[in-house]
Amino acid sequence: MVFGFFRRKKDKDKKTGELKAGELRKLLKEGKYKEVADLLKDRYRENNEFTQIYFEALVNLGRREEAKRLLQEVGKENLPPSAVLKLIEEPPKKESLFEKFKRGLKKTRELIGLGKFFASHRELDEEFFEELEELLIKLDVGVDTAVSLVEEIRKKRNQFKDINEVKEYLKRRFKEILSKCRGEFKLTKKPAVVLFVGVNGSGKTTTVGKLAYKLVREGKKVLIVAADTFRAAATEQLKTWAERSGADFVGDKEGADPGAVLYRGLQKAFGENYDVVLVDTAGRLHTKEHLLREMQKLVKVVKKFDTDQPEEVLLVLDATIGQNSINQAKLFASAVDVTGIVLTKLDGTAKGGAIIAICKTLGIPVKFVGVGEGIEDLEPFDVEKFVDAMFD
Ligand SMILES: Nc1nc2c(ncn2[C@@H]2O[C@H](COP(=O)(O)OP(=O)(O)O)[C@@H](O)[C@H]2O)c(=O)[nH]1
Ligand SMILES: [Mg+2]
Repeated sequence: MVFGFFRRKKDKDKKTGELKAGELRKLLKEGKYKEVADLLKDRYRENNEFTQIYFEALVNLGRREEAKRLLQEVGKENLPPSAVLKLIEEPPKKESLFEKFKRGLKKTRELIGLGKFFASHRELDEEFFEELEELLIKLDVGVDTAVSLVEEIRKKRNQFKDINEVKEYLKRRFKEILSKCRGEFKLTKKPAVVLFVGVNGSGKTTTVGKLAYKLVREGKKVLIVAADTFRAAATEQLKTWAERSGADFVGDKEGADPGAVLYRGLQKAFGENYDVVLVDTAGRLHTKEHLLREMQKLVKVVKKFDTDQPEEVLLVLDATIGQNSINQAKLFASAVDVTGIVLTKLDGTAKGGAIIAICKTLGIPVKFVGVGEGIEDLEPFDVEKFVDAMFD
């Protein structure tokens, strides 16, 4: 009997344990693809629904090869058409790094517009020099730098054939200044421990998520540790990023000792063959001194596992506050060895030039820039492309 068959099958599904298709679908909806894939890893063949859900999770995680094998095995008529389409369509055309910087610098370019400025001037007259100086100050490159750059150009005015040569000269000078802050994010240790520090709201948690996504896509085994236990929401937010990026996660409840959470995370990372550990930290504690002491404690915990680590201590700075971030940087650098800067929210500011001031004053390599809230909106800092995009 047909009915009998279905009923028996249903009973059997119930017996397969606590896994319910409805709940798995809910997780899918919440974007928790990694969790779903892990849950179904050994069980996706148990029934058609599990197979479909597993397939959807794989596609969304970008695990294309596994998804393709499954597609071949069960046939596309047995899988959700939208996910099949998503898999077989070519991945969307990637934005080039230059395009991405251009988008990130949209506000800087539109509101201040070095490109526009040079296009709208013809004469190297006094008005030109004054306006250029004003523009550079608005761009937040720093008053001293603005004044001295304009002075340089003024002195050389007879050497320039036209405005375009001035533009090229300024571009070259920007690149020279920024070359001091060229720095590659290169992980040599395994696991490599990366600590993220910076004040609240600078973009630490978001950056951890974006970087995890990048590294997972490079095939790395990534662990995220929530050492910001100051607010419960912080751990939850980070956990969601771990899910989205496909990284594993270690965290604890609000108020837990951050050092203890980190210790637990590092035990897992060093014991289970991870490539990278990304550690999110608190941006605000009861006092400034308390915060800095806490950062030093975290570094000590890392050294218990490897005296040569952390491999990177990345200071996350919010570009929208422009040069004001310099004092924050000095504060953190006074307590821990900052190895690199991540400049976030470049897309939300007209002060894109602050990177010049930050670099000139601090001389710390800029490793990444954040150009949006999306998971792919983090890019390695490329001096050439960055300056070109600024003047475009
Ligand atoms: N537009 C934009 N927003 C960002 C960027 N990075 C972070 N944010 C936003 O900044 C806010 C604070 O980020 P969060 O990661 O929670 O900062 P944290 O307190 O340092 O962990 C969030 O609303 C993020 O979405 C970026 O590159 N561009
Ligand atoms: Mg945070």
